[in-house]
Amino acid sequence: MKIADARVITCGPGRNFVTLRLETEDGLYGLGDATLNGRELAVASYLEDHVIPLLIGRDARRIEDIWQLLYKGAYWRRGPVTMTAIAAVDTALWDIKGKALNAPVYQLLGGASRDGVLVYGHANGDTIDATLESVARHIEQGYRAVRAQCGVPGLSKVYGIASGGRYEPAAAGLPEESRWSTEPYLRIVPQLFEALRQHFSPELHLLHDVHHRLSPIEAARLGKALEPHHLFWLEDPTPAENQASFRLIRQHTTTPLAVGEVFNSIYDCHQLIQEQLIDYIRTTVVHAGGISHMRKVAALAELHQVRTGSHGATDLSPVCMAAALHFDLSVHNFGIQEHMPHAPETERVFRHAYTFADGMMHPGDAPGLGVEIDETAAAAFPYKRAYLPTARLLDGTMHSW
Ligand code: GCO
Ligand code: MG
Repeated sequence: MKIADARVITCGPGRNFVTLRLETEDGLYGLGDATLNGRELAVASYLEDHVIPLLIGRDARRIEDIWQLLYKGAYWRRGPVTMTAIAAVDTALWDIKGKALNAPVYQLLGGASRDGVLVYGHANGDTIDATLESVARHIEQGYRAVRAQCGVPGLSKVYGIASGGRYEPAAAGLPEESRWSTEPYLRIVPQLFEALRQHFSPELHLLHDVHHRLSPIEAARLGKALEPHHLFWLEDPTPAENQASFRLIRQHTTTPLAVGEVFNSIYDCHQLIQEQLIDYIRTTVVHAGGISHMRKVAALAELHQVRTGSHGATDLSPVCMAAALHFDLSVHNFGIQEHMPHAPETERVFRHAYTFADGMMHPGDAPGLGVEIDETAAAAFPYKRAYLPTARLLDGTMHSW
């Protein structure tokens, strides 16, 4: 079952996506998401110029061997561009294997460990009241777990707030610059969660994303302030390049912590996991080396009672979402999956077997991943360069967005 053809498809249906399509000599094909938000063409070039020439003629059934060839064989290891490219190949090969064996990918990963995949949606608003309304709408749609973000008094553009319409932070043109101030943020977030707990059932799972903007001691203060409101998790409380910095947060609070959407390998999170400094690991298929590498991360996490909670924002294409759902359904120590519905244009280009009902998702039982790309529809939405915003403190100092 030799790989006979490989192509990179870049398109912008609602937002930019990079997709790898591998085809075997028997005419089977598989898809892999290769989207790295704001740096898309670097991965497209890595695949086209460096990876695809290595794939042609190889046996598509040898997923692990091809993974190791692309990882060890490059000499240069890890990094988001490399690991996203490897992920795309790995995901496409799992898709092909499923189609070749006429089985959905989750069956190849050990079968279903649960009936469905618990997902959380994104509620947000400029004010606490607007956020309460947004949470109520999510509950009406069936969500049992909701992430809540609200505007911060005195700041005009804040991460996670849609300000009318769908939230999509990447924008065409040069990066938008926003301003950040920690104190008003630390004052409003506990007020938001107090209001949420007053208005909604204690059964509702509540989550919050700090988006890397606090120092460890500030994060500890926020975690402590949120303890009475029993969050499902507090996400990315501080940048995590320094894994040991989480010891400080952990010493001060029992609020569960989730980290990992910007990680790309097990080496970025092994200390966090082995020292039980976090409760949920948020690495995802597309940015952390594909399904094969994610299984290793989950296996390490299982030893230390850390559960998975994969990233699932709209910049992860439906191909990644499908792969994540097969992984989530099968892996024993699954916790929750992020779910941000894609734009209608995205849904026109990518057709998928996965479904949402009553706050749960299921990857479906189509062979492989269960996702198709309509290349004719994709051609109507060309790629346009876009960047994520940046953030500076009020005095102009560069900060984490
Ligand atoms: C999340 C993330 C996203 C990221 C985005 C960047 O928790 O969903 O933080 O909102 O900002 O995926 O590309
Ligand atoms: Mg996040």
